[in-house]
Amino acid sequence: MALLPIITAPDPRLRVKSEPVETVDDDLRTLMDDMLQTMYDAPGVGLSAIQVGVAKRVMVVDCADDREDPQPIYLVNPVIREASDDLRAYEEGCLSLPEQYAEVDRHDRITVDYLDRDGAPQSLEADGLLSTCIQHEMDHFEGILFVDHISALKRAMIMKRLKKAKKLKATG
Ligand code: GNR
Ligand code: NI
Repeated sequence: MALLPIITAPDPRLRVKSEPVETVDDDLRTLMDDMLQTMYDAPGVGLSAIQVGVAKRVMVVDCADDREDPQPIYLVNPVIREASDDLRAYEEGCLSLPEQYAEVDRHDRITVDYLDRDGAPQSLEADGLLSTCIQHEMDHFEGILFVDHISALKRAMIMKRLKKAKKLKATG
């Protein structure tokens, strides 16, 4: 297993649209295992392949409580089949926008069809943080970041802070 570098904004690679996976093979399983390890190390509750530079519709999530056993879920080519009309606001962060947070409205409950780590078709119902997280990861597939859902003013402030952080990192 390997830790993969996480791309941080602003970076045009985060705006690339991800393509469906054709076959779930050992190479893809290696990528997903590395993504999971990278996510736990960060730490985060979700990670999309584009955040490590791979434009495929693949995500890993684990929204288990700290006190519970890990509950990793690997989702390949996920599709939201059903979404509740009612929305819910959640304070979101993103490993690609380090230390930035904002409230985003998303569907409260969703039903998702996807392929699992073995390439077998699965379906899950999610609410709470898991629902929010899967919708956040699916946005990454479209090159969308959580700041795209907030006001232009808040977004500009966050992007300014991220540019500044990158500059500081580059100059040391
Ligand atoms: O670790 C993460 N936490 C989080 C919190 C609220 C809503 C969404 C997320 S996803 C984020 C990890 C990440 O950037 N995934 O793309
Ligand atoms: Ni994210």
